[in-house]
Amino acid sequence: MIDISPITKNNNALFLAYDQGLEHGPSDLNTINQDPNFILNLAVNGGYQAVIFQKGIAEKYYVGSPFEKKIPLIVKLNGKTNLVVDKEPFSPQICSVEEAISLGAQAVGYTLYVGSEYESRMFEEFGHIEEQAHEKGIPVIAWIYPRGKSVEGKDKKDLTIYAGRIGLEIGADIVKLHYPGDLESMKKVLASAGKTKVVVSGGDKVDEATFLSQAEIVKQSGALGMAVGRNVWQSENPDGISKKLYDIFFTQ
Ligand code: FBP
Repeated sequence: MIDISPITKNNNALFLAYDQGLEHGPSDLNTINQDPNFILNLAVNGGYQAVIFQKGIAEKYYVGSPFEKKIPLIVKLNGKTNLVVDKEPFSPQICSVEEAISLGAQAVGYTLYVGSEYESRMFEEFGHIEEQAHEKGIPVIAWIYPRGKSVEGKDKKDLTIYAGRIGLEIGADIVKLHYPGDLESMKKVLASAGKTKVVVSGGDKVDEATFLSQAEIVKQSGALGMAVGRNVWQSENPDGISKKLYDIFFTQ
């Protein structure tokens, strides 16, 4: 099994995700959080185990900076914008494993939209990525988001449980999923994912209490942790909410 300890702490992990500028566009960002250096400082001060960037931000803000020694980097290898309104999403690979490693990545990430009519292309790309990353001894994180008309109307909890199993079967070391809604479903997701570790995404910004109670349940379920973006860096108090999140996962 691939060693995930460089991006975990005491069998838990909090990753600060920051690829939304590509995925959603500038409307997700404000005058403060649009600066990647703000995110890097937040990640270091908040005790996160890694930051998640696309290659351009990694190359311009992380490489050669003091942050290289302060916080591990996860490079997202594929991506897409929300400009194309397509019910059948495809997220192409835009960075190689080799390039990610040259930027200092300690792990790589890839999104698969299972259920999309392009699912097979994403499986194929992921297969190569997994092989190359494991050859170099670095973990692969699969964002597995069921999307497309074939999954429309299907039960979200069941789909998330299925997504966990897909992560295990395709060789992901960590699978990143949407929150399935409650503790019981979280436990089923973990059972389904087996030895593949589970992190939960933060999702759209919600009020702080709702977000933190979701985090409590994720922790209680025994999941590895969370890979969160907007609920932290869109908060009015990003340092404050980071501290609360850290306390849930590391000091309780
Ligand atoms: P958030 O915590 O902000 O939801 O980030 C998690 C994430 O997976 C990001 O890595 C990615 O940019 C975004 O969600 C994708 O969101 P969407 O569900 O709109 O595709």
